[in-house]
Amino acid sequence: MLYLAKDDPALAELVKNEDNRLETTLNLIAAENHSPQSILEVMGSVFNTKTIEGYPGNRFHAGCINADQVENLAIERGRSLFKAEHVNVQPHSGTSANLAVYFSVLKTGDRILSMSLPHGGHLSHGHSASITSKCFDFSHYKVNPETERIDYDQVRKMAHCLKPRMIVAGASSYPRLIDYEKISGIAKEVSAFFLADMAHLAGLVAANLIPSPVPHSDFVTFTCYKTMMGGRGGVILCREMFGKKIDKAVFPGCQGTSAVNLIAAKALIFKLALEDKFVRAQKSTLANARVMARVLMEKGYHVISGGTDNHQVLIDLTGKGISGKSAEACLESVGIILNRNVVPQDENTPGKVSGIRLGSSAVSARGMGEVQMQKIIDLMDMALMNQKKKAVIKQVKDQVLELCREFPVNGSGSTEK
Ligand code: DSN
Repeated sequence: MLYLAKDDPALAELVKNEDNRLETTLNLIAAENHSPQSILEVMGSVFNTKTIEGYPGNRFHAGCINADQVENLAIERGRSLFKAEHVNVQPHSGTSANLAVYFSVLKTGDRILSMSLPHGGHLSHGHSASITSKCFDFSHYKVNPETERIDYDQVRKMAHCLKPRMIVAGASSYPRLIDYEKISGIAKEVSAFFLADMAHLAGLVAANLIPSPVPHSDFVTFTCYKTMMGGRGGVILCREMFGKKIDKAVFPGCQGTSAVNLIAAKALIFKLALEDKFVRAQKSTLANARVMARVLMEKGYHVISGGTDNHQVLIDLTGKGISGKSAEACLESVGIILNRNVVPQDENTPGKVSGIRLGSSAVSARGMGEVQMQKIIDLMDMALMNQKKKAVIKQVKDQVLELCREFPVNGSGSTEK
């Protein structure tokens, strides 16, 4: 950051502060991860300069000789890693990727069936606040109130009744595996396209630790900065027969120029995902989430669906008399960073919500294991149950800091500087 410090000391200070914040807090945000330093390098590289429109070999600006190779590398590596027929690496984000999928084969106003946001779905799956709901006619399936898992019978009934043109499977807060084969079968029964959004799960799928939606889906979208450990941005995988439509829907349909520096980061993480270090981090992510869920349940917390199959643990705090918002704030004050989250059947106000979501990716990337997960949940519980006791809060804060020092982000191997 030598040049930044000269050009803008205030901003350089903020970068330093953010580095320090990451080092001195425990990151349990399920939508974040620590990336290898080489990812940060390539995202800050001269590829930031290049404007590209179109696709490799068919651009609208000169000087794409290296950018073309970068994009081809990302496409080839993505295709091979996820065993996909066609890959588009240009989406700026997961939402951009989903929008492009909708617009590739649907007409404005067409019906889409997807998961309800309070039950785990994502904004871009037709939430009323998202542009997706202004363009398409969404209906939403929910989880079963008893099992808190997707009710596939309800999905089938809704699909047959509503005859959607597309069904979406995928979630941003759903701790269980999704039966892609089953939902794909339902989509076939009603002649709907099938989109699987694996934004949260791509790293676990890349490491072959959970089932891939690719063989069952017409389209798969994901982002690279969650379990995937890469940089920012989205990716679309699809069957070859939809390749041209997808490419046209991304550019010029939904985007102009894409970010070559981010495409380069995608190429890099698709390479690193084949290495033992990446697979080890993903294995530990899965194991650590299970430990967190178990310990929370032992302490009497309502863990949604009674556990986890992925990197997420979702807790309904209603029984503890704490709102998600106050839990988030209390935990941030002791250095445990996570987000409040709406939960199925949430009766709290949208601002406060009743739950919190924990993710195990970033702490796993730091090298933490079962012992540390137990400790983190102990500390979390101590803080939440003693919010007004200053001495206890201070003690928790000190222990969080101690744990952070023992497992530096810097020394984790994922982010050597
Ligand atoms: N989809 C949002 C989340 O899961 O938190 C951001 O990636």
